[in-house]
Amino acid sequence: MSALEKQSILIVDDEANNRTVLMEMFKNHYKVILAKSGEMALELAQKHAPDLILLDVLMAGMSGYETLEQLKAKDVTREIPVVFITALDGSVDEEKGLLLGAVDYITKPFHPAIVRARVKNHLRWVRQKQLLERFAMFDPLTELPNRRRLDRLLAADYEPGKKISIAMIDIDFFKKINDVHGHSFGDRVLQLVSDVFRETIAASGGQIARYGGEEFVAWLPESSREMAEQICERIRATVQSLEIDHLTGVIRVTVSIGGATSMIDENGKLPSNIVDRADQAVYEAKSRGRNCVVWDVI
Ligand code: GH3
Ligand code: MG
Ligand code: MG
Repeated sequence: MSALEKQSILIVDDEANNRTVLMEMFKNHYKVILAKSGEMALELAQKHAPDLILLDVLMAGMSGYETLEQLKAKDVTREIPVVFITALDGSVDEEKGLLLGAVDYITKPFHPAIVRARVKNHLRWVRQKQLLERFAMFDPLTELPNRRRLDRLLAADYEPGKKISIAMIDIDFFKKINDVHGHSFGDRVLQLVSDVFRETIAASGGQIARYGGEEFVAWLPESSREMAEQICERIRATVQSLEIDHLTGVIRVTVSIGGATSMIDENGKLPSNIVDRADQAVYEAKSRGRNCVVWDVI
């Protein structure tokens, strides 16, 4: 999400009139998605991940309350704030809606200006939360996903039986680079090699995260061991060929890479030791003289 992108609202109401009224109120400022039932809302919420949902309570088929419960039951939709807009104006109904996790409860007939103001406030919070999440998941120096983001990727669910490869990349003699050329030069090296990683991995459909100091973890879904090794070899060779300018002349750096390939298990999980295996392999790469790729030595 870029900071300037239009935010999106999913409007759920089984009456066409109500949908039109609400759409007219918001279409100039937000991207509006319409659903005429709870079932349709669940589908569209999963597909589009809207920033806010305006949800009717009394609907043919699934009620708004049930729809909210279903939204809360799924990882991808759980965090989307839901505002009820309903003709049910009893305090018991309102309490029920709020206890189910709605962020707001607006009764019909409503004042358009007030609904607009409330929606604007909710969406401001959404934007701030998304920005914070972004900061929390990315490393500021290299702008790569960080360890926290990687841990999420490692814990996520995948299609059982598919192959996955993990590679650990470690810059060689990086402490010496810092000691000899200075810490800020070291930072620049981290940025330049990160650019190489990002470009090479993105072209292969994978991801790369900064794991810690000068260690990175590449994530190569659906790649055989041979393919993953080839990608890593390309990374190794490209880093070696970088000519990094420094006051004292051109500096070159190298990386050692260790990888492991596994099958996603029947529960859709990665083997828990896959990162350790990649770590062992990089250790072996170091002991073989560095600037090389070693695959799964266990
Ligand atoms: P090896 O070839 O065995 O990997 O040796 P190495 O010197 O690369 O490894 P070591 O783990 O001894 O040193 C890593 C260094 O990375 C030490 C630390 O100061 C430096 N480092 C970690 N994070 C940063 C950073 O953000 N910026 C800079 N400039 N240096 C960093
Ligand atoms: Mg190192
Ligand atoms: Mg290291």
